[in-house]
Amino acid sequence: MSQLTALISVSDKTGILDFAKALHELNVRLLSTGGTAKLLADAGLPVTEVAEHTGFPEMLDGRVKTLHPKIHGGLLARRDLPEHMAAAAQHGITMIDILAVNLYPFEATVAKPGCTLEDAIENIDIGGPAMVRSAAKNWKDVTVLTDSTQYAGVLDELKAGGKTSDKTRFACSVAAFNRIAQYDAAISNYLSARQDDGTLAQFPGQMNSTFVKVQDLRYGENSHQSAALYRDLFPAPGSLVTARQLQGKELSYNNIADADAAWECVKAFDAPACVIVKHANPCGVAVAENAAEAYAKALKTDPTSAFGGIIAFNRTVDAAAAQHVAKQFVEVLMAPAFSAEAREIFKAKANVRLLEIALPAGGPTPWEQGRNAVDSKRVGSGILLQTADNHFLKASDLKVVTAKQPTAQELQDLLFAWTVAQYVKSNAIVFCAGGMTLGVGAGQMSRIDSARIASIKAENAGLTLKGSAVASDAFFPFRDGLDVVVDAGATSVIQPGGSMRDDEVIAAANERGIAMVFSGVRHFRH
Ligand code: 93A
Repeated sequence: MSQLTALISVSDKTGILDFAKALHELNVRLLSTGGTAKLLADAGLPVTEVAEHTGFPEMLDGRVKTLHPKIHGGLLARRDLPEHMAAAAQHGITMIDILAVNLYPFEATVAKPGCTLEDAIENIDIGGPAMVRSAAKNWKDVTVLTDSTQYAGVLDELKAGGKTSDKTRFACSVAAFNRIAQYDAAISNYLSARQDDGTLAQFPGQMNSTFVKVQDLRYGENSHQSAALYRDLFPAPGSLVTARQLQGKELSYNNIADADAAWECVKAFDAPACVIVKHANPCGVAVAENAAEAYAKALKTDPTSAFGGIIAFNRTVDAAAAQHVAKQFVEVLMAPAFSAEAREIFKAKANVRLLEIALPAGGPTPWEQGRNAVDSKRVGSGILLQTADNHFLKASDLKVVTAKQPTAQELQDLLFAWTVAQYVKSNAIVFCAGGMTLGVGAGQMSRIDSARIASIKAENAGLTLKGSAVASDAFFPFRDGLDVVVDAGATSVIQPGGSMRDDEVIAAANERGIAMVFSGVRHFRH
């Protein structure tokens, strides 16, 4: 068999020396670019520099190294077409059979704090992706390697049969195009979000669409749907996808969706908090002195729904909390940490999925808060984008609209109820008191029905709504919804305000002798 040629041009030199040595031992001729060629030559390998091969020097600070017909002709020529072979021979183009390339580290460069627009631009690789595309297009004849994890498998095939299989070359081609798509998306996202002086542009910029696959899932929302989890190339620290699974069964699609809902909600509290989620809605939320107490309170809201729930804590799960939780059937449990005793307790419950997720360090941007800056939703063949609902209300933002002022305790309960309502599907009505939910009405088409459901649930759980605070995620369009929550026992209400009939609703609140505050913001969640 005629001698094979490999072109090696890598920024990340991991594993490349061993790979090149093994190729050399297999009698493969080595071609390489400046830095890579030097590394191989220093290790005593016979290597031809691309500049020598093309008869054209690397130039413009390396911007032009491999952009030459002798390289692209060698990668693109079809070995099965005599015309191609004749043209190549006529122009002194020799075939390149193996291409190992990894690109200038654009993603890592822009992830560094203080990266300038200039740094980013210099790290846009042109020649590398061009070669990768040429080789990947011509996969029937060329093996293209874009990741060091592929080296060993290809060497095995070369050793065994002197060539790679069609299956491997095709898989390598797909991987190569995926890599290029990801690389271009990273560049496009970075630049789209900026102005020409390198500063960040205001939204709407481009959606951060650089996703990498984390894992395939057994199935999607239902067993006839297939599914996989992807994460942002640079996930926000403290977001669900940065979780470490300590034990338990594989996470399902629904587990992940519910875990995200619980984790996003629990992160919104400073005090020790517990959130129990079922079907993407909180069915019990509480704050307390510690994790165990928070769980005990949260469970009281709706113990029936909490069965098989997804539970999140914003504090370490210690032995006391673990003992409480372990009495129930739990699907997923999340916390910033689990004590050694807690781990021991859950060892006996091998199916429970324990997820350890660091709380975000905090800072002014959503990313630093472990939150998404942008939300997306598929609509037919389109996608809706919006800045995420990252509005967090302060007591000073509230406007009391009734004659009666809320007491300090009511104010605290109102803010708590409002925070929970933000994470409940609309129409959301949330009754609370003493730092716990008493009744949650979620996802109804009519606000009045959500109010009724919330009070029925409180009654079912044996909880009284007398003196409770209630949050409505959007305004009451008429007084009837307000009457329902007051009839149920609420003495204070928080809602955005802004209805055409605010006057009617305020008059009703005054007539019923309750305190009502306007938040000035709405928290629809669909
Ligand atoms: O500046 S480039 O876009 N121009 C090129 O012609 C070119 N050819 C290969 N960058 C180019 N490369 C890249 O150089 C490769 O993708 C690889 O990342 C890097 C390897 O350079 P060296 O071997 O000098 O370390």
